[in-house]
Amino acid sequence: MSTDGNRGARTAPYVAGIVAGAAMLAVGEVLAALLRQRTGPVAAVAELVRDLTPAGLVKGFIELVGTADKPILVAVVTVGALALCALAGRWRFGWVVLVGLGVLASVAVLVNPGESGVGAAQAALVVPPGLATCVGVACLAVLQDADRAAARQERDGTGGAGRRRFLVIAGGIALTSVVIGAAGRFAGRSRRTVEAAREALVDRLRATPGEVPAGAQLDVPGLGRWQVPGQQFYRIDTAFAVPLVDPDAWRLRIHGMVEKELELSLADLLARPSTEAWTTLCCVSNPVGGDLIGNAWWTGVRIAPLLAEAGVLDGADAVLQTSDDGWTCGTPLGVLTDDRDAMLAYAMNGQPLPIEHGFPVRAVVPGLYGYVSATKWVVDLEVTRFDAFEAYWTQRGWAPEGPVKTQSRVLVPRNGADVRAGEVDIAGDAWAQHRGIAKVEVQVDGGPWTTCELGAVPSADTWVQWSTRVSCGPGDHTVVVRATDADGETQTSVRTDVVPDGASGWHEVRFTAT
Ligand SMILES: Nc1nc2c(c(=O)[nH]1)N[C@H]1C(S)=C(S)[C@@H](COP(=O)(O)O)O[C@H]1N2
Ligand SMILES: [Mo]
Repeated sequence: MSTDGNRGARTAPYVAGIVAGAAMLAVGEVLAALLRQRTGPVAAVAELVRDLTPAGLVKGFIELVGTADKPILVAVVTVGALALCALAGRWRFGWVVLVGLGVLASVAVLVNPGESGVGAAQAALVVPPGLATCVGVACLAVLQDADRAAARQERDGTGGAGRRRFLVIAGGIALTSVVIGAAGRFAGRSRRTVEAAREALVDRLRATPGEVPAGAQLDVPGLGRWQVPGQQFYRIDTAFAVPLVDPDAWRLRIHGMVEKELELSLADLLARPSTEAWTTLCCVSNPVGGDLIGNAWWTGVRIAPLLAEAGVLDGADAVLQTSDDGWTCGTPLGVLTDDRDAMLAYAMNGQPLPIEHGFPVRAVVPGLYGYVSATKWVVDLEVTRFDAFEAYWTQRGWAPEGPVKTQSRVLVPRNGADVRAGEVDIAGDAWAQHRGIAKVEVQVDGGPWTTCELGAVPSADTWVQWSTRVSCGPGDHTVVVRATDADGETQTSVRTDVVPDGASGWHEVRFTAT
């Protein structure tokens, strides 16, 4: 038996682990790139590591290495993962280590602030780490098996064929991983190209960042921000791979029941008078107390003058909007032609729209749920009639029209929280976009309704923060909230499901005072 063979036998388990780990990393990265996710699993873990590291340490590290901080972190995470995989190769149950890494990566992509979302978008996030783990575990099993067979032959002195077979398999997987990794870099480039085009637009948009109106933000810890940053804004869409739209090639067609069709480029849009407004967007699938809602400062071009220019024909009552990825929604013509700030937005909080939120242009219509109004990556507006089409969600059982229902939530205290007995802060928000909130009341432990203080808001199109203080003795308590809109309509206590036209009912929170 040659010493070579012995050395091969001793290092082979580590090689098996490293090669399986490399395959896992490569597959995760290429899938994330193909699904056009903002970051691959490795970068997501690197961001998680950074976020969990004490701020002072991060600052010191950045001062030390400057802009190389991200590549260094990514390299550290990669090497760390491969080192763990190398050790895993030695262990019979080494696949457990790979699964652990896969779970860590899944958690990292799910908590990634730029990748918020539910349903399809959220599920898509764990596809790369999930499939990558499967591939890694399979590769590890094959390699460990081949190594064991080779070791058996070496023990029996029956030649080196088994060892050669192990090396061929390991070499094959390693090579394939390199090719896949390179393909991942290539596939990721289209996202980076659009991201760069987006950056280049920052100065051309002349969008102001939006200054939170005095008194809108109430000073109650845990209440959350009245203006939600783009990275924290809820995300809902059906796009597994986020549409990547080149802003220079983008065109919007306005056609259908009009006197003359319009086709607009982004430059055309930017040359028009701009409008800026605070508008709260919310999702029809938001359950009572849910968080599929956000408020931002939008900059864009009002839709009403565009439709006037196109010349809407008699008999039209709807606009069928279509996005770059083919998603559709039907919006009542009236809300696009009245005096509200229904706009084609190109900036959110003063920045070009984040890719996930519709870059380069989306619709924002105060007063309607997103599924009937807020088309991201919008490319087509067809003036038509409701009886002539069925849009994406209408085909799936949701109501053709979706005006926002008056809603309110308790955000402080959180459900299940422990608070100090005595004077307890109760706070939250309420919304009835385009009607406005006139009153918010809370009821503690079934007692009388107390009217809350309301934050100041710039228009009827945003949510309103509210707060009050109630005295609570030791023990369990329940607080219920209800809002009344500016038309004098108090939100109904009748609980309904989100399908077909949005949840109704009062939000209730239980907490314990000690
Ligand atoms: N192209 C496209 N636009 C879309 C959707 C979609 O699936 N595709 N979803 C809509 C829904 S249901 C909502 S609630 C809002 C959410 O917008 P946001 O992701 O920016 O918060 O976008 C709307 N615009
Ligand atoms: Mo939605």
